[in-house]
Amino acid sequence: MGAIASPADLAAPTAPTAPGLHAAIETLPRERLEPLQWQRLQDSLRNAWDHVPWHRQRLQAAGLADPRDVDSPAALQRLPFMVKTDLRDHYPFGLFTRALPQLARLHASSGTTGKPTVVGYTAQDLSTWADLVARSMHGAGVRAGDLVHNAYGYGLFTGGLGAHDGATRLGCPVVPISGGGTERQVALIMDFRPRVLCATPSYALAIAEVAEQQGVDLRGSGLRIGLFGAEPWSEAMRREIEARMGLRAVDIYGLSEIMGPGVACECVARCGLHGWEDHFLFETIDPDSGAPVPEGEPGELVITTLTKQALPMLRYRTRDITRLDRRACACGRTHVRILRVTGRNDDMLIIRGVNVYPSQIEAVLVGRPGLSPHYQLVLERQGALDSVRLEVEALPSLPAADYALQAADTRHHVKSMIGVSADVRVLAPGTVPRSQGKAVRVRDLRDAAA
Ligand code: DLL
Repeated sequence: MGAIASPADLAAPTAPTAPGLHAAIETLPRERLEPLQWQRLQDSLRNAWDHVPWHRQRLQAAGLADPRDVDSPAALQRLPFMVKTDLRDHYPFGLFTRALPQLARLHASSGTTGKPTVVGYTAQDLSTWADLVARSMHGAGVRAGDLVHNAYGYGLFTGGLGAHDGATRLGCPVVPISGGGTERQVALIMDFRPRVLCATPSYALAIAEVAEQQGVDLRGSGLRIGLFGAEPWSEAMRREIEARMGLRAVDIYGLSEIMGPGVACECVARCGLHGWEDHFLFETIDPDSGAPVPEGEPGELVITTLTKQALPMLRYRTRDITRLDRRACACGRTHVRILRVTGRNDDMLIIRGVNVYPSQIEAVLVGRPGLSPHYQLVLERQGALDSVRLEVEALPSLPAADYALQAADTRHHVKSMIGVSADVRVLAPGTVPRSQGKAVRVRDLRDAAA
């Protein structure tokens, strides 16, 4: 285990050897999984209907006479969507099915604008969540006894405690370091030799960078698996992190409104994230019309919780853009594969008529010679037109005299690969702010200029 993994080792998927914690449910044939989903959906609808008048009124307004009538995709599609503002409008506890003393924990979004969204869990909800994170970790190759260095933020954010409880459920000791104090993170990774790193991908890179500045080669650490999520990231970023840390980088997805991390996770085959269909129903819709999109086509991910007690969410519009694939996976799991979330509807930039996600820009940038993976997109208004400036840091090895040339070259690549003209600026190392959690990729100065 101590040997440095070569990139070839990292690329080769290892067969899942030990059965998962929940192997039987993970490989349940679809003809048995789907009836289970409809039965659980009816229970979930009943829970919402009986305890939250707002749900009952909306379901009745949609023509539903009884939750048992929802037993097919067509019936499901007649139900109304939920959106983030529904939670805000009922701030803080208005959509909970249980009184506060019956809950075990609350989490909340940081809420940069307006009120935070507050989510609640019963003890049973926390246990389900721990199971699903444990299942996700096991599918990604983590095994009981592996030391987990958990650099997701602890607190109201679901990342820290969610990963923590899942690792504990799997039987893994956890270093609950949370985000920040990056030099100490490096020291503890080298001293404690964790096998697993949990962090946002941008923070993983920040750790790698600080290690390199200290002359520490993380490829010689014990790290072998990284569970990265909470923000969009590209394949290029995955390769970059793997090369710098000597681990296999696995994508884990989730959102607090639905649960937290572990709603879906890649397995060792890494061809999509398995969405745990015994606990959630996944749909993809056209974000404009709300109509379902054919399987395999990009659309907005809509999730319905099937077993959540305290806060059932019915057809929740995540704003995340992805594609679904229900074909069986090489690993044997039957649960739907959610392809890498490339961005959110509300992160999409329209630059001179071209739709662009920051992750597309990232895919062009990362790995370009002379450039670091640290970048920001700055939106400004020039007259009536929006303009975008791409600020990307140079690697220390790039002479300052070459910045302008590199900027022109990058501009050309962005134009030819994505079709937008960006004003590219190559900046000195250390200028772009580092994240300790979710990276800020876009600075929107358009209103400031108005
Ligand atoms: O970010 C939960 C989480 C924690 C997931 C740790 C994975 C790891 P929220 O703060 O509510 O919850 O943010 C949810 O983050 O709707 C996506 O837009 C984005 N997101 C989460 N995971 C991924 C991912 C947590 N793997 C929002 N890829 C979601 C792309 C992701 N985007």
